[in-house]
Amino acid sequence: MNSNNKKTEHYFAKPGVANIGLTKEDIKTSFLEKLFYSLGRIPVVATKNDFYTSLALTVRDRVFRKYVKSLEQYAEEDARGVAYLSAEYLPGPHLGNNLLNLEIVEETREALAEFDLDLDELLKEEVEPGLGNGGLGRLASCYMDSLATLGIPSIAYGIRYEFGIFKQEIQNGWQVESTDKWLQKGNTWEILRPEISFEVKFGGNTEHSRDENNKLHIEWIPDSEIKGTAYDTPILGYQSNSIILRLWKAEATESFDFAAYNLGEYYRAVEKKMRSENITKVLYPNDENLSGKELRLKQQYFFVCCSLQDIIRLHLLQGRKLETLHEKFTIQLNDTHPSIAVAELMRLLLDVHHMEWEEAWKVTKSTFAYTNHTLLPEALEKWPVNLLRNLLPRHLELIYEINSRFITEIREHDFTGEQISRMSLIDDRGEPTIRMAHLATVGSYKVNGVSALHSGLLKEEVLKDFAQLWPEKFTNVTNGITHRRFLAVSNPLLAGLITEKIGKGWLTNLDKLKSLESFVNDEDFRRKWMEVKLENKKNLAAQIKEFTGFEINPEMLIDVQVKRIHEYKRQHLKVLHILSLYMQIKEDGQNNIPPTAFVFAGKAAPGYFMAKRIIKLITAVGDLINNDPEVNKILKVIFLPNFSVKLAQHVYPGADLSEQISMAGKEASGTGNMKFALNGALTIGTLDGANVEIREEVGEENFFLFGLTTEEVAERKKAGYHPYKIYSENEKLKRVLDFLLSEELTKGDTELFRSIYDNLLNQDPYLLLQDYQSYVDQMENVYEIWKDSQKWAKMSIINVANMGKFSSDRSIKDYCEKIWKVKAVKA
Ligand code: Z2T
Repeated sequence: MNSNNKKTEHYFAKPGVANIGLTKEDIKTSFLEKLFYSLGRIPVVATKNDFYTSLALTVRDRVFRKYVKSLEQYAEEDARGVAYLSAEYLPGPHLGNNLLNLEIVEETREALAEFDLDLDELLKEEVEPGLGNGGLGRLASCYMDSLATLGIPSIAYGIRYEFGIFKQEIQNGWQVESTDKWLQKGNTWEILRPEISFEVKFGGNTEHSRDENNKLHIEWIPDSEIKGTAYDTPILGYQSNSIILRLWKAEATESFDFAAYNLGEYYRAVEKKMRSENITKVLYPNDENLSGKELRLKQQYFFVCCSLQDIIRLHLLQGRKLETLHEKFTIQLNDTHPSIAVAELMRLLLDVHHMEWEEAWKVTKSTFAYTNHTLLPEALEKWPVNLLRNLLPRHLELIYEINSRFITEIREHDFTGEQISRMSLIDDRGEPTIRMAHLATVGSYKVNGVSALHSGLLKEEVLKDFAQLWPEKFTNVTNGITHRRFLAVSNPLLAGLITEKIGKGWLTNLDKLKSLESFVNDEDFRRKWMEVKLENKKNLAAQIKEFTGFEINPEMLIDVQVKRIHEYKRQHLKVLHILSLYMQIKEDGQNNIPPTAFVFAGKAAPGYFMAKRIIKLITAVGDLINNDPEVNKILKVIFLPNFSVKLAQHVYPGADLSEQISMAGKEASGTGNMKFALNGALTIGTLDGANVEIREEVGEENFFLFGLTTEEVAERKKAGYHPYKIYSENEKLKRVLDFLLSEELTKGDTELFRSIYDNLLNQDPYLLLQDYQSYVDQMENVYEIWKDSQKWAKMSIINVANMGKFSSDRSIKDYCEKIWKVKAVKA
C-alpha cells in the first residue's frame, strides 16, 4: 500500500474499501459479518457471549477507525505528547462507553432488536479488566477518557496482568479470594503487536573500563533476559479522538529450537520460559501498603524498561535526536510505582545512547513529572539496596551517583546535616533502602498532589525539605472523574432528565450543570428528579437481590460506603453508628430512625488482618440486624461482594447518602466522593481530601460535615490522645463498643472482634472515638432533612449542579497547563 501523502480518509472514500458506518443498517451488517466470518457461528448455535463478541468486534472496528485518524493527526502536527506510566488501570467495561462515545447507543439497540437481541443483556456479558486496586487505577482510566476526548496526543503504558485484582467472595461472613481469570473467554478489545517488543535484563553485574581516550565505559552483564510484548487497547473519547493503552506482557526471549535440545534441556528451557512469564502473572493486591517483594520490583522495572524503549523508538522514528526528548515528550509517573524510570532513562541515555552525564540528566529531569497519591508512611515505597544490587546493579550505581550529585548541590544551600540526611535518596538508618519518592522528586520537573489539602500537606510534611529547595516544582492538580462513564453511561435516566432541561452541552463541558440550579424551585422538576432517583434505587435493589439474596425496600434511605477496606477510611466508625441505632431500637423501643439500608462494598488486601476483620464485623452486624424481625423493618445491612467498576456503575446512581468519613489528613483525594455527588447523593464527610473542595463548590449548607480538621487531629495527637477516656465518659458509646464482645453479635465467639475493640480502646490511631459523637450528631441532622423530601431533593439538585469542577476534563486541562505544556490536537 503506497501511503505517501494519503490520509486514511482517502482509502475509505475508495470503492471496495469498507466504509465503516454508524447507521443502524451498517451496524446490522457488521454484526452479522463478525458473527459469521470472525466467529464462524450461526444464530441458532451462538451463545450470548458470541453475540457480545460480535458486537464488540463491530464497535472495535469503528473505534480503530477513529484511532487511525487521531494517530495521523498527531504525527502530522509533530505535536508534543504525554506518556502516562501507571502500574494500574481500571478501565471498566468498554462496550457501553464506546457506544456512547461513538453516539450509536440507540442505533445499536435498534439493530440488535431486529435480531431479537437486547443490548442491555449483551452489555452484561463483558468481563472488565481489573488491572488495579482502586482509586489510583481508576483515576488513570478517567484520565485516558479525558485525554482522548480533549485530543491530547498521548499514550498510556502499563502491565498486562494475566490475573487482575482477586475476585472476592463472602463465605461465612469472611472475605475469600480467588484468581481473576479475566482473559478466559478472550479479550476482544486488545490487539497483539508482536513486532513491538523489547528486551529487559535482570541481575548480573557491571563492568567498568576505560577506552584509549580514557573515557569510561560501563557495561551491564545481566544474568537473565526477558522480552516484553505490547498489547494495545484503544480508548475512545467522546465524539472525537482515541488513544492507546499499551500493556506489556512478559515472555521468554529464546524461541525454542526443538531439535537442538535433548529432553532434559528442553524441560529446563520450558521451565525458564515459565519463570520469566511469571513477571506479568498477577497484580499485587495491596492498595496503600508496599509489599517489598522482589517480583513487584521486577514488574515495575519490566514495564518501565519496555515503555521507555518504546518512547525512544517513537521519538527516533520521527527523525529526532534524543537531546530533544523532553521537548517532544513528557512522562507522567503515576505514584512511585514507575519511578525506577528516572534511573532507567539515565541508563538508556548514558550506556546505550552514549550521552554525557550533564546532558542526560538535563533531559531526564525535564522529562518526568511525578504525582503523589498518599501520605501514609506504610505506602511510601522503599526498596532495599541489597535487592536493587541483585536485580538492577547498574541502576543502583546510577542512583548512588544521582544522590551524590544531589547532596553536593544541597550542601551549597543552607540545609542542616539533619535535613540533608532526611533528603537523601538513601535511608541508612536501618537496613539501607532507596526512597523512591525522593528519586521521583529529584528526577522530575514537577511534583503534584491530588487535592488542595493533600498537595499542601505534601509540601508541609512528607516532602517539605524539597519544597523549600524547589518551591516552584510543587503544584496541585485536584483529581477528577469522567462524567461520561459515571453519569451518561451509568445513569441514563438522570442524564436524560438533565439533557431534557439544559441540552447536552454538559457532556463536553460539565460546568454547564450549573444551570440546573435555576430549577431547584420548580416543583415539577423536583418530582421528576426524585422519580429518577427512585428508579435507580429500584435498580440497585435488584442488584442487591441478585448478588446477596437480600431484599430492600427501594423507598428506604440508601446509605452507602464503597471503597477499599482500610482503617483510615473508618468503615468501622459507620458500623459503630449502625450498632447505636440497633441498640436504640432494641432498648428504647420505636423511635425516629427512618428506614435505612446501609450498603458496603470493597476489598481488603489479603494480608491485612484488621481490614479482613472489619469485613467480618460488617457481615456479623448484618446477620444480627437482617435476621431480627424487630429491627429489620427499619434497618438493613448489606455487604455487596466483589466491588468493581461494573458494579459501581449501579451503586452510585442508587445512593442517597455518600459516606466519606476518613480521618482528616489521610485520604489524599478520594474520587468515589465525586461520583456519588454527581449522581445526586448527599455527602456526610470529614474535611479530608477532595471533600473540602466538594463542600466549597456545593456550599456548606448542602454538605453534612463532622469531625476534627487535619490541624485539630495533629493537635489532639500531640496533646496526648486517650481513647479510653472517651469510652468511659460516653455511656452510649461505651455500650456500643462493649457490644463488640457480646454473645449476641459474635454468636458466642466473644473474642472475634477483640482485636478491633482493643485497638480502638488503646490506640485508636484514626480517632474513631474522638469523631464518634460528632458523626452521630450529624447523622441525626441527616435524618431530619431526609424526612423533608423536598428539601433533600433541592440539596441533591444543588450538589449535582456544582460538580463541574470534578470532571476529569478539568483535571487534564490543569495537567496540560500547569505541568505538561501540551496542547490539544483535534481530529
Ligand atoms: C490508591 O488507590 C491511592 C493511593 C495510593 O497510594 C495507592 C492506591 Cl492503589 C500509593 C488512592 C488514594 O487513596 C485516594 O485518596 C486517591 O483519590 C486515589 O489514589 C487517586 O488519586
